[in-house]
Amino acid sequence: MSRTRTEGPLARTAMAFVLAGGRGSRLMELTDKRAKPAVFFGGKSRIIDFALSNALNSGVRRVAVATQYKAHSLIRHLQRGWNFLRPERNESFDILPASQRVSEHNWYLGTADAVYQNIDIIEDLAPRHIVILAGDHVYKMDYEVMLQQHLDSGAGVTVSCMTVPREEARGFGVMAVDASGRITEFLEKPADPPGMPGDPARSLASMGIYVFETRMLVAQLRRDAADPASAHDFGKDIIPRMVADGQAQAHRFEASVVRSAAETAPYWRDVGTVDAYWEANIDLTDVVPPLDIFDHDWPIWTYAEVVPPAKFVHDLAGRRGEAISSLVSGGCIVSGATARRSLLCTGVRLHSYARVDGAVLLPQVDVGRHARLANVVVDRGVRIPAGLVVGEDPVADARRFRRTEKGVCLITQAMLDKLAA
Ligand code: ADQ
Ligand code: ADP
Repeated sequence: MSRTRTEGPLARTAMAFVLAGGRGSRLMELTDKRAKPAVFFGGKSRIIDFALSNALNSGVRRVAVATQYKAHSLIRHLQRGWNFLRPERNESFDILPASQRVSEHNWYLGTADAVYQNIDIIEDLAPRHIVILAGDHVYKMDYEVMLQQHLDSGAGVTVSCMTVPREEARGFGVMAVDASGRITEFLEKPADPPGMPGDPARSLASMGIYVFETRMLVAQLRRDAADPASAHDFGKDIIPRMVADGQAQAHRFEASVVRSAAETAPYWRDVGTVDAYWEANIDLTDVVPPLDIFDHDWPIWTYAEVVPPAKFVHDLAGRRGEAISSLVSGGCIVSGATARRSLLCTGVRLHSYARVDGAVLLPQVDVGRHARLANVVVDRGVRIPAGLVVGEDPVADARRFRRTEKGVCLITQAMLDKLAA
């Protein structure tokens, strides 16, 4: 990790404002009951733990989380795991549900409105800088480096960015920068994303992470709120407006990404689809994974249930219970069954003769005897009936479950109940 600090730590006087209200509908049934930031990731964590851990590890001690869609599971998680920041120590942790605080609108209209409706709270806490974050990305980043760059450049806003293949850039804000890093053009989700000069196959994409001085942010939000044509969104309105004013600077993720010796390339994922979600989880089972969650210098904090250690037992017939290239969380029991290249969240049970391969099993999944599952994501608490086979017959899979383009099956209890009926 490289750090250059020109002034004392800025994170300590900054506030992280985490946007966690979006639905994330491309995760299909996984976000039927919970918002995307609350979806389980990596065995013990939820997606939002990455942004929150980054803030904490960077030195930020004031955090606010704006919630909206299906927020109960998310709020419960935040209350259990994250409310240790204490006002007595000049710290704060605020959960901010959309609640008609400013206008009579029930909901936050867009991401900028989610911040605008809480301006009074921000002004009360009076942080020097605000780091706006999305609650639904998986990465490790030191926001202090970005704060320092923001101060040094004198920009009105600093936008974190990274390069992505041009064909994937349609889902992002795409920017052009000059030699000094000033953003000269910003297109929100362009149909035909421009490539980079000298590298036409790649585009420079916004990661949806913004740093403002509080006064500047408040001024921009008030200006935006007064604009009847605005969608009140950072990507659609605030950032393009500030780019037009020549006030926006780009921050390269490479400068602030936190990497352990094991990580060979900067890692950032929007695990927004079932395929991307499955892949990012299964990536962790690689011998040398692209994302190191074992890094003691940058711990990913979470709320964890108190459970006994994972247990591997022979069944009565002497069949071994084993896991190969897999992550197995606490409270799991693997009894006479085999897990390969799989990720078992807390409290999963694998019963005799069961085999799972390329499986992401959310907490308390129970896999019955003789079941065979390959390339699946199984929702929390699902009881896989004895003998169920998934991943061997694409046509049957697509009929019974949510099967993705890449052949991953998402399995929920409702789908199984329908089969049984
Ligand atoms: P999107 O990813 O499409 O684009 P958006 O849907 O605006 O972003 O959501 C950003 C974050 O805000 C998400 O974490 C979401 O959960 C949350 N959110 C959405 N609506 C909200 C609301 N009304 N209240 C509270 N929270 C809300 C953005 C930028 C792009 C950039 C990508 C990077 O607009 O320019 O490239 O992020 O992923
Ligand atoms: P997660 O898996 O995200 O921790 P749960 O699976 O426990 O959360 O529940 C997700 C959400 O579904 C809850 O936050 C709650 O709003 C809703 N929910 C779950 N079970 C019930 C129930 N029995 N009755 C009503 N709502 C429920």
